Amino acid sequence: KKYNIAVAGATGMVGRKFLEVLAERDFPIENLYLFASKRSAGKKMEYKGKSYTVEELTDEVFDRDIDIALFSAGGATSERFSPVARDKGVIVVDNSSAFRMYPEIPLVVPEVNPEDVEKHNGIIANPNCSTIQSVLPLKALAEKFGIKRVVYSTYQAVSGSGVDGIEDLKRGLEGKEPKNYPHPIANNCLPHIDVFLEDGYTKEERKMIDETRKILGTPDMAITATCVRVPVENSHSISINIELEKSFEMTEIFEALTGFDGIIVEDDTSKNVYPMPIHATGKDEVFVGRIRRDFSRENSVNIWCVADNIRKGAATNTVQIAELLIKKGLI
Ligand code: 2RA
Repeated sequence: KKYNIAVAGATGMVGRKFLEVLAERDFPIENLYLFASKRSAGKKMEYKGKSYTVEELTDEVFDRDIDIALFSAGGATSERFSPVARDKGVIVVDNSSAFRMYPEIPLVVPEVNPEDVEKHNGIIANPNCSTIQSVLPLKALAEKFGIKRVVYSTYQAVSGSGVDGIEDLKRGLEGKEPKNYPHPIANNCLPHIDVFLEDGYTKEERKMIDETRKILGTPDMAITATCVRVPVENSHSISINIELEKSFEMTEIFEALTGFDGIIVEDDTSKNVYPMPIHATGKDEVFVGRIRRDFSRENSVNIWCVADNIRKGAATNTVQIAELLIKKGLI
């Protein structure tokens, strides 16, 4: 069977990656429709050697026979159009943060909580990139040892801010002032991703905390986060300190991580082998290394995980959710 697929936000960084990943994975597409803002309508894009004209996203486009709509067009556009699409029988997989914390809307990483996709009511949310890459190793350890507490420290690439972030890194390297970040990002770190909240955390840190609890089904898990923008073009790196419920041998930790679908363990300090953004970019796996006991706290470990934030962190995970819908006969 083949499906009619719509891509909303087709001309953006993630939108373009959707097309790349759909083609790579040979997703069964009957008809493909590309939508974007009025400003982008009329642009031509290629998919599998065929040219497509981007159309303006309107309510009416969902009157067509569309099975699945992949959204990566920002929160406001998702809030405005996802319910319209859903009400017309389209299943929406939304990469924005608009619906992630609605109790009735599944927030899904296929390797971690695939069963949650079954309770969808027409909208499924794709988690934040930094959350997606973190919950694979966390799930691998939670299954066997239970998790008591998580401390996230992130080193996030500028591509997380889209073309604006890449532009500011480039401008910084040329000695020019930033246009989008509040301070220069070149040769600098900004402990400021998204906006600051009343409690001193940023929205990015709040997302990681809330989304991790929802995906792992552990609403009371002790968890905190510090999210930092670093002068790296692509792929996020995250240091995760994890306090487990049970005691363990380090060999068990390695086995749990190595055996988890979607994780590649890269860890051999004798050969300076550890995950790095320059190696993760272009791939869909989550790379885990620097796996070591935290001697300062009982039953605790430190790990380092790196993943391509535009692929596994956004486009690939979204496409994998669409594949899961087909596999489970939900479409
Ligand atoms: C960032 N995770 O890195 C956020 C949104 N993509 O900016």
